[in-house]
Amino acid sequence: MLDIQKIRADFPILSQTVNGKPLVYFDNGATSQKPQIVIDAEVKYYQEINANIHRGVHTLSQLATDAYEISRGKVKVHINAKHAYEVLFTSGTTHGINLVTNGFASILKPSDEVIVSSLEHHSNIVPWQMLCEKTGATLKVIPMNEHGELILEEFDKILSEKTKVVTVNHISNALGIINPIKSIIDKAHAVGAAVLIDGAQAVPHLKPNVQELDCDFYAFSGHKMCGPTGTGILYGKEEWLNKLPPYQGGGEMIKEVTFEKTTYADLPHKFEAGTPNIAGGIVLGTAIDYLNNIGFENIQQYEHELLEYATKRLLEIEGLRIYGTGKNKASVVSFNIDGIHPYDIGSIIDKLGIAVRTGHHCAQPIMNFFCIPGTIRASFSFYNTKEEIDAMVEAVKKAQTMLS
Ligand code: 7TS
Repeated sequence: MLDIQKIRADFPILSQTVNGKPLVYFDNGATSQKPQIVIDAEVKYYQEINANIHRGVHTLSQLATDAYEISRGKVKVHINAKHAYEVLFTSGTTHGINLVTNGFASILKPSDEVIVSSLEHHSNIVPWQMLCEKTGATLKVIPMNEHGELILEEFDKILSEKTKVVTVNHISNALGIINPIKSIIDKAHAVGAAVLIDGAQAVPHLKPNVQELDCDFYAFSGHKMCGPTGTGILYGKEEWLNKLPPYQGGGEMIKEVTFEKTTYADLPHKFEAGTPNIAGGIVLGTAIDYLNNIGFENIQQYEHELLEYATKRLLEIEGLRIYGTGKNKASVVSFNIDGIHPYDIGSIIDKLGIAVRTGHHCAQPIMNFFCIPGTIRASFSFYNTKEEIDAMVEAVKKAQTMLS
């Protein structure tokens, strides 16, 4: 059992009022709030060991380098990567995905195919489209059903020897559906395709095991898992990271530079050009420690209770429809009310202190599938409560009355 009030006390922002009302923060899918221990660790870095990494022999540079590499090691253990050098620091999921698509530009041929799913965030669609435009390869899409679940029989039909990459998110940001990624990875590998998993929405809720999944790449953002913004991780299997060319050229990613030829550094530095977000990378390790102390099993169990409670309470509202009704879901409820634009509900409940996201959630193909402009999305974290859900339900009812 989690002591939610004790956990809430770790997050200073949660005791704020917004528009004169206690803040109810249900926009965790966009970014999570940060516990004091994470905020303190960021400050402590700048107060005590700020220096550039991997370059100075001086003590501070060594301390900063050690702290950065210790954090990489924590991530390695957290996601069960085989080697720490398979863990690349990035600025977020978007950066990680673009690093991979950039690399595939020198691998794909016009006869090749890339498969994405219909549940993707734009950041796992557009880079692959750009890659296909550049290489002449064809983009194919795994369709979904009315519940927001991917149709695996259709995936089987589009998967072939031509498929070179398959990419899918672990959990959909717009609907909260948890995808059957293990089965997708195994099927893709059977035809020799590489697989990238977009884990942006998964890492706040679960601990991915990249060796067990056997994915080739797993990208995620630190800011959605209690870490600082501008941090992220791209896990890549050693074989693939060695095969892909560097993403950016610059300092730190080289072995030797002459005007005739430059040779590249070994992993992971080959993909880490320039001065990174050193403080952020270090503090991401603090955030991971914090989450592990709470325990992902506890988090999942509690968030599932919140999901069930919110679903039941919201469905009491007349004319309310939930999108993403598949069985396997994370703590996200996306909904609309008959005849009312999601933006209008979002704006009114904001005045009542309730923070939700409204709109297409950077997943326009999903909205097109349901023929809607967007949804109201409440995404819950382990620090949210049933009382907050009650407050949201009352606020939505009030907005409905005002708008009908
Ligand atoms: N992939 C998924 C599944 C996401 O949900 C997001 C961000 C990204 C990729 C991009 O992550 P970034 O950290 O690089 O920006 N999703 C959301 C969201 O649902 N609301 O705001 C951002």
